[in-house]
Amino acid sequence: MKVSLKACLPLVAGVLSAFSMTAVQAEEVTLRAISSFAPGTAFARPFEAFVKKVNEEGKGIVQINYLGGPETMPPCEVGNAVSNGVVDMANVTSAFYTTLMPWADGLKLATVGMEEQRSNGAWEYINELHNEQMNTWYLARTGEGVPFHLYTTRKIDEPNLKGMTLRVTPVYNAFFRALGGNVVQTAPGEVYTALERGVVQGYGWPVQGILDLGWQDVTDYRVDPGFYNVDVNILVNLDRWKSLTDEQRDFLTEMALWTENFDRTTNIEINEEERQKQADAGIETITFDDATAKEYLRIATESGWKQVEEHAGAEEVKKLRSLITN
Ligand code: 173
Repeated sequence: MKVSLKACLPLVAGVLSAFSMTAVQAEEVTLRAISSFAPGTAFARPFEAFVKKVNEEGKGIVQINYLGGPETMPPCEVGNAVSNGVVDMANVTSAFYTTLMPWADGLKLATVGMEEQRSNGAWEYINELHNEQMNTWYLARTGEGVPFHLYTTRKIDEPNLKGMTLRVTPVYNAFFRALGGNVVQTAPGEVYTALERGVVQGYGWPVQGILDLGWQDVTDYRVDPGFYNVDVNILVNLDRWKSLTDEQRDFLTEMALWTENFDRTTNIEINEEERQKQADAGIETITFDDATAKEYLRIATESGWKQVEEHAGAEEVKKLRSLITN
């Protein structure tokens, strides 16, 4: 059951080579893109809106050939694929590419929104690190304003996970351990079975997407408050990015800004709808009192930064933290 994000399945190269571009490049370029989230589900949707808009407005400039999601490539391979150019573009959360950039899951700790990150130098710095450490261009971040939650099959009265095993990714790893839980790391595709078989008694996931994945059938409680902020990023292979014309790059940047804005302004409403859908599906909410909630969030933030500090230089962490938190 334990599927380490560090030991992913080998790449399905045969499937993907069928999509390879020929060397001849027309004025209009087609970028091959992959998503680490299942098509049509919560964290594929902003990317799909981006693809649709690019393909509608980018005729004669740039088109995107959306190859699919985890059915095409394991989520934890997506970072490698965009880094080495097997695909040109990826919709992927940093938690799935920590093997390439171990500090990257620190992006979830941002309390500053993308609009400000684009104006205060944060985006430039994060982009620079993606360029240097992963050979990618940090085109856009979606998920702003979407918190993560702990979901369980057991009722808990306090933030104490002793005796429980929780499904994690690097997003929740340090936090759930700090609360006394045992953890097992899996890709999203393993969560349903792990719960069904009782291998785990809970998991981390954002407020959005539970019903898309059918997990309401194996989930009894959502613990409030939520913590952190989702980061699902649109990355472009850096060599491919450099091969584009200024017009093509400017167009994609414009589309990226549209996507970030569209995503930010719709998330508040979607979060609310999702909470309602969870309640309608029988998922009960466990809400801590104010003092407990405050301590819960303090532990989340402290353990989260500690995990980032273990993987990045002190100066890098200091700079990142000063740019993405207020
Ligand atoms: O798989 C996960 O729980 C995870 O890390 C994640 C990150 C961003 C959005 C959705 C899930």
